[in-house]
Amino acid sequence: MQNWVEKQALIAPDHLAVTDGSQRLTFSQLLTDTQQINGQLTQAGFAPQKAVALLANNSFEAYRIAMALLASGRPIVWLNKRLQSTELLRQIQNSQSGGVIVEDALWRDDLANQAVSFSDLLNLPAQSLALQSEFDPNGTASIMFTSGTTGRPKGVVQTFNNHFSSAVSSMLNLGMTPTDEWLCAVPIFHISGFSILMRGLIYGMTVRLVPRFEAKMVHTILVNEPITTLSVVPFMLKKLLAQQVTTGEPYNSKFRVMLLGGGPIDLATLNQSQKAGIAVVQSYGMTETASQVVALSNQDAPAHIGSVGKPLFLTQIRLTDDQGEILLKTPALSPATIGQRTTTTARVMTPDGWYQTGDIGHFDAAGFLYVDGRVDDMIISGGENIFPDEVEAAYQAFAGLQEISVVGEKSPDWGMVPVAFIVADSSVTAEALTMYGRRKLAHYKVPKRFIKVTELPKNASGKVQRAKLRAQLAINP
Ligand code: S0N
Ligand code: AMP
Ligand code: MG
Ligand code: MG
Repeated sequence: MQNWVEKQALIAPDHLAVTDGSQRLTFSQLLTDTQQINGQLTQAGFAPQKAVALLANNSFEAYRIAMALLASGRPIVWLNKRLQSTELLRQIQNSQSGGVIVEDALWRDDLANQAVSFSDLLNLPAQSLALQSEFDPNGTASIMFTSGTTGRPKGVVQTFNNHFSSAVSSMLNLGMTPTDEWLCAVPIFHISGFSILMRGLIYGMTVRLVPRFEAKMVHTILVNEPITTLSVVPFMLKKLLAQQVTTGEPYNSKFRVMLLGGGPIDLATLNQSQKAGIAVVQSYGMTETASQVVALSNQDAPAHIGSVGKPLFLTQIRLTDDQGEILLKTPALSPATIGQRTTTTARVMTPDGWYQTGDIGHFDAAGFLYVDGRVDDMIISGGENIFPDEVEAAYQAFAGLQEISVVGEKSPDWGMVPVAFIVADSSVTAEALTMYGRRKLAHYKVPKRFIKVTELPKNASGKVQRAKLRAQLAINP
């Protein structure tokens, strides 16, 4: 494949590639800019072909640096800005990154010995350096960490082909107009956000960045700017609906679609969106598939509320006979997690080549898919995944704590939040547990409450029965 940045500079040189509302770059300016940043990356000691970790908001500079890494053949390791020190350092090391580039506003001293700030990088003397002229379709474009059912988060390799087939599939469903402009308010360190940057590059479409999601600001942009498309997780949809109710302002006349994904949504919110006249397209996807693989179409959305739609053109879905686990095949599927290029993937593939998602679903008679839950105990809070095993392991060494089991509890804002059942000495307080957890884990992973019990329910082999704890929460919240 010809380098996508060079290609768009040929196809659509004067089309706007990106804006944050004040700064702008056309595709031909983006080409010049990435060549220049390639020179700066080289001066800063980032070797060609070596992965580089990026810690960033959805800023204009982050977009520029990400595009330069991609176009110069350096895989991007996306770091979640909410992670704590040990979590970040582990991911940087696991991915064998040749260094870290940190947005000035997110600078942290624990990374200082291997990091360069955005401004230090971009202030190096400008020296244009030729980009990599071709992308290897099976080469690594990006790496994103997402949690497996057990153990620590794993780095998911996303190839150029993965991103390309994902972008094409998405467009075959949503369609495209020459004036499309996609507002990116979901984090670019998640595939929800990075896939927007990839679509921009592949479609030749304008990406509008906002540094971070803030409901009032995003609402104002949707009202006043020619935005056609926005990606949201359920939390964001709820906050934006509240803005609509308060202000009564309709979105700009070009607005086409709100792409919703990342976690389960309640029918009341979908109904409310319909009443407000917002075209919400439900979708289902994951880091491992480079974004949505199932989505409703614009036409089907109103009549199939609650469904995530039909598998996109390049995706096949099948359900297991016993529990209805969602299995899939798609060219967007990541070939590997880092460090274990084949073995880890093999464990999550059926012998006949279907990827086991860990999600449970069913089809209705018309072939629309509904996502019903998980085969494991994963919790999704505001679009962030939490694995109870990881949280429990973080508390292993807490003095006076004998046992801990973490389960999800419904939350009106976040969808679900983690809560912990503990067996502990009387000296152990919830405050101390909270403070301890917040030093070791991203704050969204820290249990919102700690419920003291005399013992945890266990099966014959001694494994804690989280289902019983969840049932207990439901009866006695
Ligand atoms: C919802 C967000 C924006 C909330 O964050 P906000 O308001 O910016 O938080 P802060 O102001 O920084 O902090 C306030 C307090 O809130 C805590 N907090 C922040 N986030 C969470 C959270 N998720 N859960 C619980 N608490 C949270 C902070 O810690 C802080 O508290 P203190 O001070 O105590 O620390 C933010 O969470 C967010 O951006 N969420 C979205 C993440 C996301 O995009 N997930 C999707 C992942 N999945 C995929 O990408 C695959 C599906 C997919 O591709 C897709 C998904 C959606 C749409 C389209 C697609 C697609 O297919 O293209
Ligand atoms: P991640 O690995 O962070 O990308 O999260 C992907 C997971 O989010 C999926 O495996 C599902 O469990 C969940 N998910 C994504 N979209 C939906 C949806 N529309 N409904 C329910 N769960 C979803
Ligand atoms: Mg995942
Ligand atoms: Mg906030």
